[in-house]
Amino acid sequence: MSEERIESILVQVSKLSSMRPNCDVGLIGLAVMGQNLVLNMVDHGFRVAVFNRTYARTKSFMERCAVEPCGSNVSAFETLDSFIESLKRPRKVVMLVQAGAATEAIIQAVLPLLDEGDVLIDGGNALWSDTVCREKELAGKGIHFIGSGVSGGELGARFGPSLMPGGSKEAWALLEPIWVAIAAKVDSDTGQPIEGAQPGEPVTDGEACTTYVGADGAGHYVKMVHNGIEYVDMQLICEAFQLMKELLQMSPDEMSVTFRGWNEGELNSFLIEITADILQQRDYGDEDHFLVDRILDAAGQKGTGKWSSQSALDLGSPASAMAEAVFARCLSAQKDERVTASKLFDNPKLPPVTGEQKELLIAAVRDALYCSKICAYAQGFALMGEAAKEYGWNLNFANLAKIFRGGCIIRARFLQKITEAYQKQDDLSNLILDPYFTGQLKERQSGWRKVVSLAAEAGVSCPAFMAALAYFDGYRSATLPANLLQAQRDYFGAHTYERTDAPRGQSFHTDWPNPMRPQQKI
Ligand code: NBP
Repeated sequence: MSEERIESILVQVSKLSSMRPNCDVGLIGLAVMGQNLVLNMVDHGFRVAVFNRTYARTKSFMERCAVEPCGSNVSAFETLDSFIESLKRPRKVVMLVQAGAATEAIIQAVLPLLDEGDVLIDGGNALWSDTVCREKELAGKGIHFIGSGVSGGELGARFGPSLMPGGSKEAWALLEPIWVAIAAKVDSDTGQPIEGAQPGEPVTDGEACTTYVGADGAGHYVKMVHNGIEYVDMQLICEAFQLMKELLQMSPDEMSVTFRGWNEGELNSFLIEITADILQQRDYGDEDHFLVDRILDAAGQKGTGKWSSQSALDLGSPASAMAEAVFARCLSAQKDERVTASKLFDNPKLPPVTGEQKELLIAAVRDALYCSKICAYAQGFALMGEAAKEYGWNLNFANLAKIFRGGCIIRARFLQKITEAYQKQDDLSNLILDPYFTGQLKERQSGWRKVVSLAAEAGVSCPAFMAALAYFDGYRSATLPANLLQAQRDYFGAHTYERTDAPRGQSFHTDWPNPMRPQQKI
């Protein structure tokens, strides 16, 4: 379609639409996520108005719409005023722009154009505490504000993401029909994602991967922790890859077959599936080399893993595997220093592992991955539990696990087990205490320990496997050396300690340099 023709359609659509509000929902921000979410909404029968700061992007999106089924149900606007005027009341405006300054700029520009009862939805990765402030500020002006996590990347946005909305229940009631329609769907009996959506032919049956999460910033908080868990999930898979490469000298092809096999069992997940695909990919135009071997080992990050770990520190909720996953990315980025240091130290030499031993070690790596994953999720869900207490959110963990089963990056068969654990006991304090997970950890821990000790002996870095194991051992220990720690604190800082033979809460102090003096009860 020629540029002039698109221009004239845009002008006509704009004029027609400005006469009478006829759009069900508006979307601001036509980058990867915005474009795909619009087409998803259109597939589900919604008429969508779109606006983007840079009009050239709007025009190129309309070119895409021209070849998409139902693309004519999109109305594009060059000005915010006409965009807002095109929306049926109460208006629903979804923002999918960069978090931070861009989101704030859009809110300030849109706010004067909205009326009481309208709903503004931030689908970006905003910091949850910003969302708390925005919800409060906008509620004071009679405008509903929803901070909604949107997970699933480009394909998720197009064919069904996992959606985590937070805000008032009144606002959710207005957004719910759209969010339920466009969310990913899972089979209600098995919890397995229902795949196979095509442009113009959305999946409509099954359980929608969205639920009301909680008040103000709860949706964005849960999305942040989802991303923190995603960081660990990815890091654990990378550590399994590194161990098989270093300890077993397996080729990417061989590992691809192994991951594909794991994907048939309890480790079945989107991330394992794409890892199997990635590992078999040859470099374009050079079939003798694997692409993964030519990708620089320096990882990037956008901040949600860091925010989750910061929140874990703020709340005193141990999320060590998550923090290690963030630090592993930081360390990977120090490529030049690592290369320098690598020349100073030799790797310890271990005898090669072959034959039956190799098969046993691959199975042990699988068990280490599964056990570490259980601990990572235990840490993530415990963190959300602490946040719920601290910020007054009534989080339903069975429902959260349910909406992670499809659409999002961490979707996995394993989430059905988490759903069942919280359905059995909604106040479960830690997943490790659920009988299924206790059983799995008992059965598989020996392989996990073997892999971690072998990695230490061979000098292969696997920080998330190790952090998860240290957490597990700490969590299942009735006695930890914190008695000595409290004594040290009391020695140099008179910080006091509790005694094992006195009621909890009663504090004591010893004059350590003069141990013959009696202890003081504080
Ligand atoms: P980006 O995060 O790359 O944001 C690009 C959009 O932000 C464009 O529409 C751009 O407009 C707009 N924008 C910027 Br940048 N500064 C602006 C400003 N000052 N005023 C108005 N608009 C501004 O897009 P994305 O990758 O589609 O992600 C959108 C949101 O969804 C983000 O918050 C992201 O964190 C989140 N998210 C992304 C993914 C993913 O896989 N990409 C997954 C889940 C969530 P322009 O065209 O005029 O520059």
